[in-house]
Amino acid sequence: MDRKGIVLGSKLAVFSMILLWHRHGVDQPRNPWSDGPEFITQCPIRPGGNFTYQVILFEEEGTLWWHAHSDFDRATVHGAIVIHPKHGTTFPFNKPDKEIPIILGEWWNDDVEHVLDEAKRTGGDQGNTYLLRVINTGLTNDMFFAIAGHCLTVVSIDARYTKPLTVDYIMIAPGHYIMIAPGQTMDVLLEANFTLGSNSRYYMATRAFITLPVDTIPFNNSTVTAIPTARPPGPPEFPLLLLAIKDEDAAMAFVTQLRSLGNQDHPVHVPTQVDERMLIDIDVNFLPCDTTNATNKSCKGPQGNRFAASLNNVSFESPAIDVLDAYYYGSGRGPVNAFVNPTGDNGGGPLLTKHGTKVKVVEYGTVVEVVFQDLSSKNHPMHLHGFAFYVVGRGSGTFDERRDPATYNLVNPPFQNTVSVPKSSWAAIRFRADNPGVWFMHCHFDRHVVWGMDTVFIVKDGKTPQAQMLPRPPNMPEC
Ligand SMILES: [Cu+2]
Repeated sequence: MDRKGIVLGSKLAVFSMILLWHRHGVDQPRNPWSDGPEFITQCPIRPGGNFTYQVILFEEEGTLWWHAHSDFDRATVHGAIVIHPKHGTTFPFNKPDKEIPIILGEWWNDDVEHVLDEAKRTGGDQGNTYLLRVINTGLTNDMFFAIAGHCLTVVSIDARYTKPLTVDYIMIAPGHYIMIAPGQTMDVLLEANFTLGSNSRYYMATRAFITLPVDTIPFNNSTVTAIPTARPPGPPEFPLLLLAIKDEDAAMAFVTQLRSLGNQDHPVHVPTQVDERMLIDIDVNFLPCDTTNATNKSCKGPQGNRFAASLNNVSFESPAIDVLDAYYYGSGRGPVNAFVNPTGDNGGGPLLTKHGTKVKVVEYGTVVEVVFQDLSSKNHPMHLHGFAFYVVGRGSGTFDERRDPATYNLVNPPFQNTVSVPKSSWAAIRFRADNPGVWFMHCHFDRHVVWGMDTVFIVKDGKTPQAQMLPRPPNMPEC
């Protein structure tokens, strides 16, 4: 096993902020201590404090990113992690002439209004192939991305290689676009070999994909552009197609085309026997406003309620101490005696929900299948810490446990750490719970995180030392 350690100092904690770091998509074998989410695996780093995270890369190659995992801090506190092939190996595609990170972010005016406002300018030459490492750091939206006059070939998602998926420029839909969920990364090959019109300047453009009625949340749906080639002057060409902001069919068409690379160097190991099946309803709903609580007086939801979000009709409530410490100390490494409440109680999407700190405890090595069922009017990028998972199935409408498993792809499904669940659809994921620890699972829209669209997997220690959590570092921040 070839492991590489990176140490990120949390020097930014000297700012008057509470910051946490989380290396998105890094599996962190046996090491929940450096995973990052506040009150899940650690207490927040206080202003002036510091904590050194040990990032353990496992088999990732490609692009990941790190970001703060405290409130909305990750809107601006984030960056790319580029993982090249190991020494002596190479990309499973022709070596690109240049690699260019493209970080799609959001510009916020206040809590709910935002303007998409970032795409990086780069320069390029005709005939070269570029590897664009595209990251969606946004808090609230999936995005479409396209480059005028050019095909895009997706070769990796969440630092796992995919079968090259070329989106043909003469296609209208699906074509000329990729869709990235917040939290997701994609590596995309761009061959600068297409001449359109009389000049060689092309816009790359991105636009949000949002399925809510646009007037529900005031928001500027501008298309953001940058010019990737900087050769002769003249008006650049705009992409022939940039998808409509609510184009659900295009979103579904794109995500269903993704496949794992599945070659000798990068094999696919989809677990075929499932030990534990979970159906998790995803919903956006309300909690009653607690008028006795002074901090809660400004409940601005309908009928004096406040917005909430839930998994299986439970809106996650952050505990006062972090779940990992509660598990580590409260359990004596044996059965958990704090926060023991497996998720369950499928609610069917009532208007009002309940809140609680519910976690799911599984034995080491359990094969878990989760079917996410969207009951809300929005798509949700569901993200699991500690694991990558195979996205084995998808479908519109309501999941049918008798019929739909027959449609699963168990041969070469994509291997991801964030799965976009489009509005009114379901997505099935599988993973083997062979990483002992405490692992957050949540929607990657940050508004939904703070509204409670979260839960926690606790994977118990296995029998051998290699199947047990690493010891608790001595300098963990205190709550
Ligand atoms: Cu969500």
